[in-house]
Amino acid sequence: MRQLETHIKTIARENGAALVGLASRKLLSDAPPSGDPGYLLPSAQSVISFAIPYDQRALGEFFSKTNWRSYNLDKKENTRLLYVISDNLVAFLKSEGFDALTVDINNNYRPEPGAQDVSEVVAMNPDFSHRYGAVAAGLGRLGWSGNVMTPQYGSAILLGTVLTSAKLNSNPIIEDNPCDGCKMCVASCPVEMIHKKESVKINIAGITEEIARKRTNNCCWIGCDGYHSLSPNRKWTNWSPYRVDTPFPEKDTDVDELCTRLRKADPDANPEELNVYTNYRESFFDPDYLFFSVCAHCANVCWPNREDRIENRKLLANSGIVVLRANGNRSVVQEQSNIVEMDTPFNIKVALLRKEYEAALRGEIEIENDRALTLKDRMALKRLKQLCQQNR
Ligand code: B12
Ligand code: SF4
Ligand code: SF4
Repeated sequence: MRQLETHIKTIARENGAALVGLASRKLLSDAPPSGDPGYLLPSAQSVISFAIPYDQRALGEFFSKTNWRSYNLDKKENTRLLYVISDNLVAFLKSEGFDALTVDINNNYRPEPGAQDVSEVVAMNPDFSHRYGAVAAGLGRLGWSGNVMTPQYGSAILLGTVLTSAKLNSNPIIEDNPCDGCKMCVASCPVEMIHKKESVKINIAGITEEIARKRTNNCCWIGCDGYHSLSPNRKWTNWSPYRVDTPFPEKDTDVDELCTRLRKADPDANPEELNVYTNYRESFFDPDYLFFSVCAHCANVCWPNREDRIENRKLLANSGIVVLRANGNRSVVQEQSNIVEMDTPFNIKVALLRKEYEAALRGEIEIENDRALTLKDRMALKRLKQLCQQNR
């Protein structure tokens, strides 16, 4: 291998990448528009793709709802590392006289006609797709869920990309797609985003990937951002205590409208504050920013061995239902009958422990709204506190 390629891979690995691969711009010429590196860097000739896997123990605790924090800290740390890898690669390539650019790790959407800001997005076409880059660079293949699945770590990875004007030799594409069609990704989604049978085809780097047909992106946004957490059988949730009325509207355009309404009312997505929508990079480097992802199940249950995927899905199905507690915490109950749904000021319902809600109606409970983790939690508990004070 040429010295430049070796050097690039060494920098990526030394800074924390578990997988790294290279692809020429030409290889991506058959991909959908978000596979075009020239959109961000007109002089681009190559793509450097790298991945960091999640800690499987943290994921197990997240699925079984014994601990939400370790996975979120892991994601925060891994995301920062991806930026560090990218920045070091860019600095090295520039020092060698090439153009180079970091593709932001997430939430980097191309402008959309009809969407004034992030609260109105529908298509969410990225300025460059890390997934397409990763397939072309031989890191993995698209699994049924649409996530990149690697032979070594499954889909439970985060991806980063650097674009450069350097002409680099491509790595071979992975010939056998590691996805075996177990559909545990489908069964792990609380909002039924991923179709069990119907598929769409995508060309990348001379191969045709067949992935699930999905509902509108905003269906996932409602689930993944925690506006709706309850599974269709009402027996388990992701790590959010919030819900909307189900079933969701049949028409995708109605789901889009619903999601826009929810985003605009969400105090944690305030366009005036630092958050993952206003500045992804900065929020991950800010030690005080609470990053609290509640889902990503479809990617993270997907480990290389089928038995592990089935086990992960079982952990989820038996993990119970998340409620917001009067002491500001989120905790888990098993029975829907122990839960009361209360309206919130931001257009969604919150699940509370029935006995705490009834104690509030009698004015007999201390409500520690200021100790809650997110603004939504604080505002929801403030409403419960007002109810409690009226009844004292
Ligand atoms: C937009 C986006 C979302 C949107 C839309 C998802 C999507 N399918 O595109 C939403 C909010 C729903 C989302 C959800 C999730 N995401 Co996301 N997301 C992205 C983002 C910014 C781009 C995704 C992308 O490449 N889409 C294009 C393709 C791959 O999507 P597709 O639906 O399969 O493509 C179809 C159409 O969109 C169309 N098309 C594609 N490109 C274009 C461009 C144009 C101009 C047009 C007209 C059409 C078109 O062609 C395809 C065939 O129909 C990337 C970051 C990045 N810059 O790459 C992260 C990223 C893909 N997300 C990621 C993850 C992990 C998730 C979640 C698990 C949530 C989470 N908390 O992490 C879920 C998974 C949902 C799922 N099953 O897909 C990871 C994926 C890791 C992996 N192993 O693959 C990424 C790479 C972030 C990262 N840095 O690691 N995500
Ligand atoms: S969970 Fe199963 S079906 Fe889904 S992407 Fe992974 S291997 Fe494929
Ligand atoms: S991230 Fe969660 S809500 Fe979104 S598609 Fe995956 S499992 Fe469903």
